[in-house]
Amino acid sequence: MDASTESLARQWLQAARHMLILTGAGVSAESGVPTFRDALTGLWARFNPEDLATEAAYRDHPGLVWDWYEMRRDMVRAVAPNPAHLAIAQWAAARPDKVTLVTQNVDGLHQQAGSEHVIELHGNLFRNSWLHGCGRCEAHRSDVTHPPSCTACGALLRPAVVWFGEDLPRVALYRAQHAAETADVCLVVGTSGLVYPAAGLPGRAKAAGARVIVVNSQPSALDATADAVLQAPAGECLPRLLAL
Ligand code: BJW
Repeated sequence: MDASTESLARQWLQAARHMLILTGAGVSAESGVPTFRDALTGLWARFNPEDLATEAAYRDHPGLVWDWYEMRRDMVRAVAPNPAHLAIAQWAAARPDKVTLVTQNVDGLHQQAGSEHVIELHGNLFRNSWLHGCGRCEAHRSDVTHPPSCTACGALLRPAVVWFGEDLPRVALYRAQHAAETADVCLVVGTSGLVYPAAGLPGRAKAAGARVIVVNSQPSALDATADAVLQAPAGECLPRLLAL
């Protein structure tokens, strides 16, 4: 990585009055959480995650998709935040009200690292909701079925994450878009930049005048939008970039 690009990016970050940090699966990679588009191992290597993360897949293969999420929950329970999560949490704690942290991740590792007010665009792996439930599902929950279901209406319990074709949580998306429009620096970490509307946030920030910094171990779809591209693992780069 070019040391002068990193030094320039650091100057922008230090001078920022308001900063948007957008993270994706790459920020958790060094904790041991596979990125969304990495090949999974074992049984799951046969499935494309993009094909499993839809309501249609859940309706067609509820047990399989539920087990995929249970496997991922177990995996995330066994890992810890890495230096990238910690650097972000410490940077934001030292700058109250100047940083908005928006994540596409559902693993909760930013919060575990100490980040507060994290905007979760795609939900959270450790919460469930009812798929088109009757409103009384929790009182009629049966764990005999796999996945759990409502004995009153037959609805299935589902992970409270956002699948393809589903709307993002309205308030979270509004707050993220507002942060993009008011930021003077947008730091993008570990996302392929392929999934919208999250991938549109750096462009929105740039259009409103922000400098965009991309940290990614590989080229990403957002490199063309960036004013600085730091091609490096987040766990190595962020502790330097965000050193207090
Ligand atoms: C490292 C690293 C290290 C590795 N250090 N870096 C506009 C244009 C085109 C399509 C659309 C559009 N608007 C909407 C769409 C449709 C769709 C979409 O975007 N499709 C595209 C695939 C084309 N979007 C939606 O459906 C969204 N809903 C929506 O827009 O509603 C309105 C609507 C309704 C109906 C029709 C149309 C519109 C919902 C999107 C929901 C995304 N959900 C998922 C699953 C969440 C649950 C779960 O986890 O199971 O969210 S998909 C998956 O992708 C997950 C992620 O959050 C998301 C983004 O992935 P991310 O984080 O970028 O990970 P990767 O794996 O792609 O990349 C990792 C990166 O890290 C790589 O670049 C590595 O190099 C890097 N890396 N190690 C630094 N150590």
